[in-house]
Parts: sequence; structure tokens; C-alpha cells
Amino acid sequence: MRRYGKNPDEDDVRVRPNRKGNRPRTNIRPKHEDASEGMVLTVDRGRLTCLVEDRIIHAMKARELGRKAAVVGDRVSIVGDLSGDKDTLARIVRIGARSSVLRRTADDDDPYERVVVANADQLAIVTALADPEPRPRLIDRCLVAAYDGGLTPLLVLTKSDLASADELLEMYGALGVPHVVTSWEEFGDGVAAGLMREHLSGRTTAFVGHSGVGKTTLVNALVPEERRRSTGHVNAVTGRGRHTTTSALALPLADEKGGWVIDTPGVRSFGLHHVDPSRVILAFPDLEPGTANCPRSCSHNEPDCALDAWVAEGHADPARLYSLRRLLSTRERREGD
Ligand SMILES: Nc1nc2c(ncn2[C@@H]2O[C@H](COP(=O)(O)OP(=O)(O)OP(=O)(O)O)[C@@H](O)[C@H]2O)c(=O)[nH]1
Ligand SMILES: [Mg+2]
Ligand SMILES: [Zn+2]
Repeated sequence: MRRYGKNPDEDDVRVRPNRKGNRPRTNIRPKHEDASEGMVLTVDRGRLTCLVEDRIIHAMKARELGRKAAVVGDRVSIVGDLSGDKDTLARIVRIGARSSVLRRTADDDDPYERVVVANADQLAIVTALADPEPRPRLIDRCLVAAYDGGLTPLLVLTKSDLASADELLEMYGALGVPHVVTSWEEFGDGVAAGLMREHLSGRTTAFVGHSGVGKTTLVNALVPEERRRSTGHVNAVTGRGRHTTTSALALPLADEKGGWVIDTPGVRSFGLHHVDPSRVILAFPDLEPGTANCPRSCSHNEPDCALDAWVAEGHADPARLYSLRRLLSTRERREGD
């Protein structure tokens, strides 16, 4: 407590806030009232491509944003040259509040989390039925990330021309995750495309999965070529000559209800360091009431968990608890298992 005010430093500390009052910090900064609103379509090493009205604009983050990164799907405020002309670079001065965030860490021990996509409402978890072989552990991890991030999962099983979907569908039946089984043959006559539109129209869907499962093939079938070209979509070619996606990209669906699909680069793993089990359980409204008697900070995957008794009393389907536990335990197992 200051009694005599002899210390000039201390005086300074006390006086300074009074002079400026309690106004929020944003009032001190430039207001950018003239800023335009846009959406981030892709990010490539600090360069962002944004959609402002119907123009594609190149932009970079303004310094005042500090460390906060804008990601694909972000709604942003942009100032500067918004002509979209070649060699122009506008500045992103604000990142809007996000309705959802899809996060991942490189692995489970890695405290550094990355936001992959913002404001998506659906996560399409893409798995090939063969080539590459399905990896249920990765599906489980993506499901957990979806539930944790507030996205509705959609299971997309591709390459049904190569193998049957029965086994996987049985495995995920109890979870009640909506699913689509596709192959490029079906895409040709529009059957799967129609099905996809049923799930995709009017929503923003991020496509994730292992490399080579067919995410880009699907997205390309869903978005007319001229729309893709207008966003300057480029795929890099890997050493083996295959096209692989190198950065996330949002593309507008040609649908009267609107909607976006977001293609992302293939992932080998989906680290879940950031996940909070209490958020995951919210995706299981039939089980959630049964956690009322759980010990504090219960992992719902331990001997004292009250869910066992709840299910034994007949309040919920045991297969649902089994599925929840399988998801929660993905964090305790190594990914390749
Ligand atoms: N047999 C079969 N092959 C397919 C099908 N869909 C895609 N492919 C092939 O699978 C390979 C990978 O497809 P992509 O769409 O590039 O896969 P991706 O998931 O985008 O891969 P990354 O960008 O590396 O993450 C390509 O050679 C496609 O031609 C399908 O339905 N059946
Ligand atoms: Mg791809
Ligand atoms: Zn519990």
C-alpha cells in the first residue's frame, strides 16, 4: 500500500491508468471503421487469400494482431487495397469471434495446439475403405476433435469400388454418426454427389483424413471447376508424382442454400493434447446425465466413474458407453495401434 508517495515509480504506476481512464484498449488503437468484412479461404506462409464480397483479395496480418493467427474459415476485417489486383496486399486488422474451432496437436505430448479451421459446423472424416487401409484409431481421434471443437461429425467412406464398408459401419453404428459411402464411379452418375449435397448444403464442412483417402477428389467433384479456378487452387506434386494438398482451402458449394467445403492436407496423426473429456461427453446427451455422480474431474474412463451404474440401471445403451470409452481412450493409446 502506498502511504507517502515518495517513490516516483510507484506514483507513475498509479497515475497512468487514471489519465487514460478505464477505456478498453481497442479505443487507443486505430478503429478501422472503414474495414471490409471477408472470409479467409487459404493461408500460405503468412499470405492469406480472402473473399471480400465477390473478389479474391490477397492479404497479410496487420502487426497489431500480434501473435493471433487467422486460419481458413475465419471472418476477418480487412483494410488497404481491396481491388484484388495482382501484386496488391491488403491488411487483416481484426479476426471475428469464432463459432467453432477444429484444433489438433502434432502428437498427444505436444502442448502446442494449432487451429486447423475456424467456423466450420461439420467435420467430414474421410477414410478410404482400401488404399490406404482404414485406420479406426484415426477416425476415433477425429471424432473426439469434432466433439471437442463443437463440430458435427460426418463419416465419409471412400473407394467403395475397392472394398466393402460393412465392417467399419458396424463399428461406428452405436455412435450414430451419419455416414456416406462413395466411390468415384458413383460420383459419375451423381448418386453420391446428391447424397453429399444432402449433408453439405448450407453448411461449412471441413474434410480431414489420412493422405490419399480421396478428400480432394471428393471436393473437386462437389465444386464446379470454374469456382475452383477463381480461388486459385493449386495442388503440389509429391516426390512420387502424386498430387497432394499442401494447405487448407475453402471452396464455395454451388448450391442454392450456399455452403462451403474445406479441403485440408492429409494428416498422419491427430494429437489430442488439448481435449477436455467434459466437452466430449456433451456429444453424448444420453449418457451425460449419468455423470452427475462422478468423482470430480472424472475422466469417465476410470473405476469410480458413475456411468457404469447408470448404464447398468438401464438408463442408456451399453454400446454407447463402450463407444464413448473407446473414444476417450484414444488419448491413452499410441496412434498407429
Ligand atoms: N479406386 C478409387 N480411387 C480413388 C477414389 N477417389 C480417389 N481415388 C484416388 O486416390 C488417390 C488420392 O486421392 P486424393 O483426392 O488426392 O486424396 P487426398 O485425400 O486429397 O490426399 P492428400 O491431399 O495427400 O491428403 C488418387 O490417385 C485418386 O485418383 C475412389 O473412389 N476409388
Ligand atoms: Mg488432397
Ligand atoms: Zn465419470
